[in-house]
Amino acid sequence: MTVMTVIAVPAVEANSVCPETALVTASSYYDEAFPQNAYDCNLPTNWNSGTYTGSITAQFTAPINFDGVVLTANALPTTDEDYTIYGSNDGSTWTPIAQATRQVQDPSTGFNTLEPITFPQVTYQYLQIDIDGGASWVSLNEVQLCIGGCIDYGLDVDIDIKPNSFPNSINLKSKGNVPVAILSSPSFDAATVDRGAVEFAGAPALSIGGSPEDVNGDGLMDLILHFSTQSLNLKSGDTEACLTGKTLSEQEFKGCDSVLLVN
Ligand SMILES: [Ca+2]
Ligand SMILES: [Ca+2]
Ligand SMILES: [Ca+2]
Repeated sequence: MTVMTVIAVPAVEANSVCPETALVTASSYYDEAFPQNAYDCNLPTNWNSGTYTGSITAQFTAPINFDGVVLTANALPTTDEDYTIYGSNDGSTWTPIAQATRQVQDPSTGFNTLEPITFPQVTYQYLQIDIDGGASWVSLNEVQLCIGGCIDYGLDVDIDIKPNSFPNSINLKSKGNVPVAILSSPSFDAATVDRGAVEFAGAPALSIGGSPEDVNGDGLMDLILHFSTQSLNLKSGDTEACLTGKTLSEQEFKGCDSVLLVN
């Protein structure tokens, strides 16, 4: 028996879901990178076509109304890939839905969830994605659908849960607080964060702390916010927690870090 660690797709898009599939097929696949790996709601598993172009087709258990597709992909080397998406209700007559090009990063950058491909709402039971992988073999970790709008958190920022401590152990029964540092970078100034708009694992920031501090010694001032442990929407088995927010100029951002939940 294989025990798999499931890393659910983070809620990069507030309304994205993993669709339930009856059958997933592909033009080809490499080794054990099976087509259904792109529809198992588990980031580490992927479909790889073993070729520079590929096509993956999913039959959902029922027709779905959706208005966007969110892909998590990887490429070696980093390359621009072209996606063409088709829908069908009988698995033989296909209607083009959307076309997009996205830059896909190499796996050293972690899981690479692409900017959503959005379109007016459609209803289909079958989804086909044709991919031209450019300089790389086609590899998809996960396909998600947006239902009721893709909400893009735009900018990725670095956060450090429990600054300068690792692993980031959290005891959900604790009545204390969890500090989370939002790290500045040359392109992001943590001082511009709208503290009232920040949520960490679904919890708002407490009104304590928040003075600027250089947590990682890179010379840029960071922001440490605190969150009530008991307000966190985390459950046993979660290995990652994310912080979302916006700046005072309304730029949305998001960052994730690992957690180790302990009793
Ligand atoms: Ca997967
Ligand atoms: Ca840490
Ligand atoms: Ca810093």
